[in-house]
Amino acid sequence: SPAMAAVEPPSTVISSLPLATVQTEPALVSADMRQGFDLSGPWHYSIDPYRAGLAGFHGETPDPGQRRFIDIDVAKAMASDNRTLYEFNLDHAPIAVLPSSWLTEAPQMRHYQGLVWYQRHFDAPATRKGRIFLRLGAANYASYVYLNGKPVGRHEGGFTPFSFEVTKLLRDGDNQITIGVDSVATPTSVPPPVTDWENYGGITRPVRLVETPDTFVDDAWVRLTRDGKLAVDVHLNGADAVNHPLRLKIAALGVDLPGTTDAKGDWHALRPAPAKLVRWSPENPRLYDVVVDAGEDHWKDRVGFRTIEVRGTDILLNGKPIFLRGISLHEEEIGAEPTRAITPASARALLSEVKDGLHGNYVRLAHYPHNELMTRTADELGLLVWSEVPVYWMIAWDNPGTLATARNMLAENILRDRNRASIAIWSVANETPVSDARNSFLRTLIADVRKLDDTRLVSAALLVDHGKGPGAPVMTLADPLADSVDVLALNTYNGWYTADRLSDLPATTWNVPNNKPIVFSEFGADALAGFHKPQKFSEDYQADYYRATLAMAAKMPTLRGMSPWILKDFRSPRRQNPDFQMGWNRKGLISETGVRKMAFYVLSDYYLAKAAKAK
Ligand code: GCB
Repeated sequence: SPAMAAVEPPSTVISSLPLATVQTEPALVSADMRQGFDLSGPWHYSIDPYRAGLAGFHGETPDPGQRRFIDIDVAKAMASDNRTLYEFNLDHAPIAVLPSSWLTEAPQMRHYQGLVWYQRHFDAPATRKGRIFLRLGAANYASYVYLNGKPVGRHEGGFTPFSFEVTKLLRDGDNQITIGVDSVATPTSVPPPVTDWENYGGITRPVRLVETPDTFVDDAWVRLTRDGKLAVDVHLNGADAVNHPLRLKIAALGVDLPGTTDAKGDWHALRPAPAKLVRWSPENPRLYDVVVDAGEDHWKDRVGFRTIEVRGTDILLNGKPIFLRGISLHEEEIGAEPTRAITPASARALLSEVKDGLHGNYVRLAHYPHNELMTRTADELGLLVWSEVPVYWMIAWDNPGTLATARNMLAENILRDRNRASIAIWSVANETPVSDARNSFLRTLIADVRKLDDTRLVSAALLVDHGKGPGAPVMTLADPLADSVDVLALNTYNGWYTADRLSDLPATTWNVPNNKPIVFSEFGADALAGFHKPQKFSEDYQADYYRATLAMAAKMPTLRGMSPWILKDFRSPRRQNPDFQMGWNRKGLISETGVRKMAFYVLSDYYLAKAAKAK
């Protein structure tokens, strides 16, 4: 069942903290556009490496005096009886400013992986009415949430939002919120322990109290269908959700559609799109203000309308073939101490490097759902997006809890971002080894995508077998998943991880299906910014590698785009080469401090020429 987590904490804690999933909690779609109360800012924090706050020394429910937060009953007992033992007081612990990963909080936290408790106080909003939800944009990896010492719930997965209703738990005046976040990946988590990126533990996205009326629009999905219709699905949550009147309004298009929800609180509409609708595209990223009025609730979002589909070996945007001029990126800011605390300005800075610097029209947001600011900014700047879940390398394919976790995070990601015109491709995995268990795991995810969103493309970044011919390499895709995806996405590193001569790359033979569009989801080579020599790890070699790979790409008749690896150098604990890497994957076209390498200009010139040809 989906209410199962891959990482199971001690059973006593499970029974008091319900697991938040898309089945159990409201989706609060477009919550970032709603009224609320931001709990970002200073929080106290305390490490708990032995997880004593989750279980006592024999695995039992921890004694109230051992909890990591002041349980209000303990506080009362202490006030009246000085024999009460209370070992911890988070209110006296050091301070972290959230959202951010704890890795950059203090030098001694740099390599801490484990459980950390966060706590702060806040005054309840004075004029409370309706309902209040606590929403976390993301906390990596497992979260345990308490309000005023009372259990609220838990969540698994480090990159998707989750919410709990706290209307009844809130007190007038002072409130105390406590959140334990455990960053440790296990063989059954998603992603598993071994990845090629830093595991940024902590609360890395905003924590907010979101206010809604008693009955509110929990989900609204507004889009253009491939046959040019305006389609709307609305779901109301609350006591009056059934047979409830509502109105969809898009003022700039003169749309004002009345409706009434059905017995499930749902409303669906399908209409010819207004003639004056201007379609969203990278060249003209037109967004419209959309409102759903339902009683006291006024749901709003800014939505672009476009179609994306595959016809034969072409990818069509608004009916016209497009070449995806992309780059991959991790969710990190420019700077020597990235901490995954994306702001509107840093999202814009990162994506502007793609749009203006590289002349791109596409980004692969690797390898997990990025901050919602990233997809909103992609909508505004005009960049198509590949959105991915961290089903990466060696997942516990046979574990039903792992599958449930992956399905839930995929659903959380799609529900969060279905209204983003920028999203073109949902990806379900990266570089996973073929086996029966893996194939059926990924086919389940692909079926989920198609059920949740039939307006976009599905893919997964696949590995290609490398064979050495007499000269040039022979690349063979032997992955049965090729049949199930819309776009064949291939990762290739010939000339970097292999001893191929760069001059041989253009003559590479590709044994790949020729009935679908292909994109290079990755190719790349490490370079230390400022290092110039005719050898690997130099800017010169990286630039030559790009020239050779682009020459190879030019000979592939069904190649429809690429997202080379990667925009910026990023932290990876795997990468400890002392001369060049020092804890960083150096495949960036830009160093972590913002220095553009030679290869940046190779790709940027290539995309500029491609863009000119597309006109
Ligand atoms: C890959 C992975 C990516 C790595 C990259 C590399 O194929 O998908 O996560 O960072 O290669 O640098 O080796």
